[in-house]
Amino acid sequence: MTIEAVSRAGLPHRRMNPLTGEWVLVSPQRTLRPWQGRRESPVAGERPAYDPSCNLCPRNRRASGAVNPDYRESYVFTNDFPALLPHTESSAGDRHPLFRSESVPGACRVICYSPRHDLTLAEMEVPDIRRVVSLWSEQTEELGRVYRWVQIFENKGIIMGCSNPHPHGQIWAGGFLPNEPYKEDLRQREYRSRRGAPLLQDAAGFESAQRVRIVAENGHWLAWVPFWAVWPFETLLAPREHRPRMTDLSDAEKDGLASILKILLVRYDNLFETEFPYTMGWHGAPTDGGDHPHWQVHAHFYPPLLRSATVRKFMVGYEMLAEAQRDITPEQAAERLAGLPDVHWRHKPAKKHDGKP
Ligand code: H2U
Ligand code: ZN
Repeated sequence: MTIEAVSRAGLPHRRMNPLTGEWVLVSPQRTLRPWQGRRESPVAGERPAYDPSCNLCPRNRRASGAVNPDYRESYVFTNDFPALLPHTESSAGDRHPLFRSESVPGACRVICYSPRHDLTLAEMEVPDIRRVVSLWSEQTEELGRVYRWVQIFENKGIIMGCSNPHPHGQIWAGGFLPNEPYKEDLRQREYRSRRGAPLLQDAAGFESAQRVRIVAENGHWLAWVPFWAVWPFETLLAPREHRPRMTDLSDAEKDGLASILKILLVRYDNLFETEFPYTMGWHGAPTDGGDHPHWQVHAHFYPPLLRSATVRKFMVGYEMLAEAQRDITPEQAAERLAGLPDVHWRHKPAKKHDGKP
């Protein structure tokens, strides 16, 4: 039996993530199990376009006492509570293999995507999303001149620990390669030296040909549920051409990125008619001066929701102690996402009444 047939028959199997070398257990036969556990609250209530008590709205005072300018597009500022600091004392180095540590310099910034308190990226207009794309690229360039790894990310939704509904993301840059990109660097390097092409460009090529896990696509970009996805509706977003870093994208590719982000995020919101929570972030070649042709820039979207706006997946038990596990197959997840409308549920035309109560 092929693995596709095993999967279609709803039988348990494992798949490997070639970017990290980690396996995931897929158990499609479990999708019907009952759920009597915790339920998240569905969509947050409607928000005002401006909230006088929000730390991130234009003209408002932040927690540090600093006042935001009257910004009209997107706005970046240095995090008032940064996890990394530009200047640290250098440490004495390794003393014993059991107690290794190192001091690290870095910088943390916050990006307010829009002055509007009530919008998310999914509901912003494409030209405004395009400005966020430019900002991501400019920040990568600027911080990449100083730091080895620039991590752009967004925690969206209370369920992901996001502290404020105002649409925003973060950037943490540091003089070290963190765990996840470290694994991806190793694996992509290995793949390219064996097979001669960048791992993720090959992956996108296969997805484009097989057409069973694609969620959205345009001339420049492909968004798909990876074969090895762990989170129920996890996606990968990558350019079709070989581009190691965000800063290697052409203007046309950046335009294409803004429009595919709009489609992907609207579909996410439409899945459970909610403001779909996730952690998302960008990975690209380390900014250490090297070329790194094995790298392909890409975004990971890790949404926690499983079967409704209120039921989330927990990574506990077997996942914490053995390995990640999922129920719905990546192919089923992709099919559901790809079939959703491109118009945001908040803007869909009101249903016509047929006269009956
Ligand atoms: P979340 O993306 O997890 O919501 O975090 C928002 C960041 O914004 C958080 O790192 C920063 C917090 O330190 N922040 C400020 O720098 N100033 C503020 O006034 C509010 C939040
Ligand atoms: Zn606000």
